[in-house]
Amino acid sequence: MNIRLYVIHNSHPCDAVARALELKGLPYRTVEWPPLLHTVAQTVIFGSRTVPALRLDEEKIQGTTRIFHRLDALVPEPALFPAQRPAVEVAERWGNEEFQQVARDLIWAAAGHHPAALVSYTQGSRLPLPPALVKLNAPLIVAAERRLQRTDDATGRRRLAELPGQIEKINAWIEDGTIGDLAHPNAADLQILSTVRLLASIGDVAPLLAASPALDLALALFHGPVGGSLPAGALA
Ligand SMILES: N[C@@H](CCC(=O)N[C@@H](CS)C(=O)NCC(=O)O)C(=O)O
Repeated sequence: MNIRLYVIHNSHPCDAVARALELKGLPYRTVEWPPLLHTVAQTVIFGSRTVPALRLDEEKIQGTTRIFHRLDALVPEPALFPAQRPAVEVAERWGNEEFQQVARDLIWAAAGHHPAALVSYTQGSRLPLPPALVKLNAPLIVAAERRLQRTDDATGRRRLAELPGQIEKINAWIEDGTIGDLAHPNAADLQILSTVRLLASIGDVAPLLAASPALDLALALFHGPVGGSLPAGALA
């Protein structure tokens, strides 16, 4: 079977699906789009703007949750949605529908104050992106992303204030075993811990995560931190 994963670099849901494919032992090729342009390419190929998306031969699947379910149908073990564990489905849905966006809002709010930091997030990209060109275009990219994600300084500050409550929720799921068993990672682990890992690259957020077991779990599940960082102080 010919498997292609469509991504943008450092997208947390894309990292979650890449890790799911690894866990399933499925070899795949990655198609990396330039950020923002991906919305057009994805719409043409898959019908709506977002990554991740997957092609299994001619079959097209878009969106993390649908991809996780399709991978479970294709390769049942290890199960991303284990039978008789509705708590995993609840946590995964929250990770997809609520927590993912927290990272986007915070990244782009903070990047508004440090556009040149975008260069650091291109580490490991498959695209030939000259750092000087990224730096030159960074203010425009950041402004466009802030518009696309409808985020600004006020949203960033609100998201930062809400984060301790969300970290408590995640800690409780680790405590009750819904997530955090890295011998058997499930869809909620992938969904939530990929967001935690990206959040840890934001200087104003990292101290909030330092005391949570979620950060170590995220770094272990995804083989280390994301390449890239934003200085602290932007959201203070
Ligand atoms: N929650 C969905 C959405 C994914 C999503 O929003 N991906 C971002 C990149 S991290 C994107 O492609 N955004 C483009 C847009 O919002 O137009 C999923 O898990 O698949």
